[in-house]
Amino acid sequence: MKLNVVAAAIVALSAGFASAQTVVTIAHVGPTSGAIAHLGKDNENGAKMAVEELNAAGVTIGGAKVTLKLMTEDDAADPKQGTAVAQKLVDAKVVGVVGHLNSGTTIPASKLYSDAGIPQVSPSATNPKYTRQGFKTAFRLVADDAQLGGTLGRYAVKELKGKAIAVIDDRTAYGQGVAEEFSKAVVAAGGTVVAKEFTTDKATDFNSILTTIKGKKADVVFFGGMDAVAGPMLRQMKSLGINAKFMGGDGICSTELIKLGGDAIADNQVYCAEAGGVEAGSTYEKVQTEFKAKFKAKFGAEVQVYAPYVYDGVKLMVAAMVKAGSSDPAKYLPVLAATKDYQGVTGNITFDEKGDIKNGALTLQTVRGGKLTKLAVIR
Ligand code: ABU
Repeated sequence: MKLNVVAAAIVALSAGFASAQTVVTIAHVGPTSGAIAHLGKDNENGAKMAVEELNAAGVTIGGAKVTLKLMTEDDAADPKQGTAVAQKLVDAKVVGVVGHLNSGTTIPASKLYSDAGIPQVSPSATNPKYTRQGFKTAFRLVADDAQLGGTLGRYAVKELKGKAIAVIDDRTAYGQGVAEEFSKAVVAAGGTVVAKEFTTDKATDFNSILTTIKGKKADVVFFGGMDAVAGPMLRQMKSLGINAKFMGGDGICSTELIKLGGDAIADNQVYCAEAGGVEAGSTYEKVQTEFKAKFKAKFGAEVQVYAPYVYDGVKLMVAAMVKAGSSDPAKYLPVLAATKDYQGVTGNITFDEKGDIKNGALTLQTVRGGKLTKLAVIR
């Protein structure tokens, strides 16, 4: 049994004789407590679903039947807790990590995984830095903030015809990064940023910054941050009589935003982009629809945003172990890095030399009739 493989012998009595089965432990990390626990639990459920399906189908690695075990940890979307939990997973010698959810936790944790040689697949961290540190263990299944912010910035100017654009961010690695990319794209497209304000990922009162923005007569407000902050912000915009369009990246593109924003969200007021997507009418669209129905039947909840990406992350990682004939990270890491045309529920997955998804997509969406409505898939 390899040192860096978490393995235990399960003695199974069957037909009068005992057989040993290896347990291979992979981990999921996300914020399952705090303001975005709904997103963390959504992700964790994606991982649980993948592991259950794999175990039900049976997994053989290097000629031995294995049982997959999922170790789940909560990083509370907090960078310090993120590294503490990452160290716990390194000490536990897990063979791979799917997570973290936030860029602010994913980036510092990635150094620990890299030092320990443990492959990490993030299903949702979009700050470009994650895969630009030269770590061979870091992989990302979604488009990054340069693509997200750039596309949304151009859309604000060219399609929404924004004349006075205000930008707010939550000072996190994600929020600040996507807001900067958005602002750059607005200016490059000939638009004007009339205000740059900031808040935090825990704030609930936005009256002061929204009053400033109202004074600048903003017709588009972009928020770099998550749905838990965007929902109350939209309500306060309504009570201040701000009728601007509201935009954000994948962090606000969730079913929870609609619940949190409630009747403060008018049809065609909110625009956001999931950092992935599949073309309408494609086979992948059918596969994704089936996945979402299966997920809802199993967990009694709609997919928020990222659960399908976590599901793919787990299955992709295990597929690499099967192909390598080993769950030893040193042996399956090169196979994972060479992933080409893996057919997941989120689409076709091929990694580039940095560990980023090649030809990543964005799904531009708006809210109509209380539902996220797809407008376009952009590559
Ligand atoms: N991509 C949005 C949420 C996760 C992050 O912090 O990047």
